[in-house]
Amino acid sequence: MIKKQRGNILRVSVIGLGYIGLPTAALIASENIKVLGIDINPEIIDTVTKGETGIVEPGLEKLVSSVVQSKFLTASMKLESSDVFLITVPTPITKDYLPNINHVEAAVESIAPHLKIGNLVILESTSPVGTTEKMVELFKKLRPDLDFPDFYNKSEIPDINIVYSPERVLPGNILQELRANDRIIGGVSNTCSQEGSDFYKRFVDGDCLITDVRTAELCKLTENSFRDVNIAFANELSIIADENEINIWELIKLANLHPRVNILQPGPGVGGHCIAVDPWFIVNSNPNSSKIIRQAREINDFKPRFILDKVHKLLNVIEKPINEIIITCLGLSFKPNIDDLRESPSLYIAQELSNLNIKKLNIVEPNITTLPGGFSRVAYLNDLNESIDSSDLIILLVDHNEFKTLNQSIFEEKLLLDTRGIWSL
Ligand code: SAJ
Repeated sequence: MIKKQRGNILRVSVIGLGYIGLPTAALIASENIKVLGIDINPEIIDTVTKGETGIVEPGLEKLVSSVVQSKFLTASMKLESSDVFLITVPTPITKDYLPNINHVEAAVESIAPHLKIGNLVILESTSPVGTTEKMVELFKKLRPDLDFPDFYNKSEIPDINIVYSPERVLPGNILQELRANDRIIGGVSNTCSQEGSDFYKRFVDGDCLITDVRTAELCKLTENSFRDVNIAFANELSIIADENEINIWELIKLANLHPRVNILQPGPGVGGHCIAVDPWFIVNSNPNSSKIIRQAREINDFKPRFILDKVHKLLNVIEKPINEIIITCLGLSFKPNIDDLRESPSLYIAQELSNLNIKKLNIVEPNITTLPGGFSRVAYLNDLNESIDSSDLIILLVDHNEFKTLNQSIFEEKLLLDTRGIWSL
């Protein structure tokens, strides 16, 4: 027996207005659905209320400005009652690589007083297997008056529908992928999945694929671990090639001509808040069975130190005292054409270089306007041409479009370390 009437969704609350929450909130609002964006950071609320974003993401500023103007998107630090609650908060790891789901628990605590029969609560944050069921347990404690779904009773029709549906969008292409990508819908019970699927179908053009909640959680971790393992293979190969004085970019290009080989690209390491983090959730929950996944993380984490070691060797061939040497780092973000510095191996490498007793460290990063903390006083955010002219050593860390299109003649006579292979073939 259905305990609630399914009606039109009138109001959606998105909790956490970061790199995923804000684009998602704006996209839903663009479907003329009233969206309330919630964040604990007052600066984010001010920015969004002005119709701005503070995030470099193609098309986002325009979309946010338009949905704020049409009043379909509003932002606040205070939650209100809603039909759907979408949780898009960070799920970081601790220094010991343990998952930290404090923000998810805090979101549950803030939603609980506002819950009404028929509500749908969706967790989108990448989470260890079992997190959504922990959410259910917390809701049960906070709202004993309501009936919540049970993983072991799939046919139950609860008062509150609870779903895990991981975000799978690529930074730099978020708005397009939010609509186009297939969506995994893991309901705690069958009606939860159906409600979740009906909700996403309002703005997703891809398929909404229904599964159980644990499979949905592990699927997200699997996707990012798969990519991490494949990048680790390329990074390990780059170290082997270096030891044999072989051009890794040519090697991969040739190997990839085999019809069943498709090796990814090595780089200075793996960054971002996803691929460098999520595999640890699997390692943490299944430590004895996740050998390749752990090893891949360790290889990718080692790569920045390998690059630093190469820099030290190059500094030794420059015929100048170390305190007269000028180095330029091209790029700081964790991948090309974005401003996101989270877990960026390039940022780590540049910060380490600023601790050397050199004359100057030029940083050329077209997507930011001020240097973040963690640099010594030898580091300056600088103009590209001036930096290259004055440098003894140039290190390409991020393959931004601005660098890819450079005329290589400007590097003549310069010592160059190309960690992304854009000028090395
Ligand atoms: N990288 C390499 N070599 C490569 C590809 C990537 O070194 O051949 C490095 C990048 O430079 C970067 C890191 O890996 O430092 C991650 O970049 P990415 O483009 O592979 O992935 P993200 O972190 O931007 O987004 C990933 C995506 N997951 C997969 O492709 C499986 C995205 O779909 C997810 O939604 C996102 O993680 C997330 O939020 O989880």
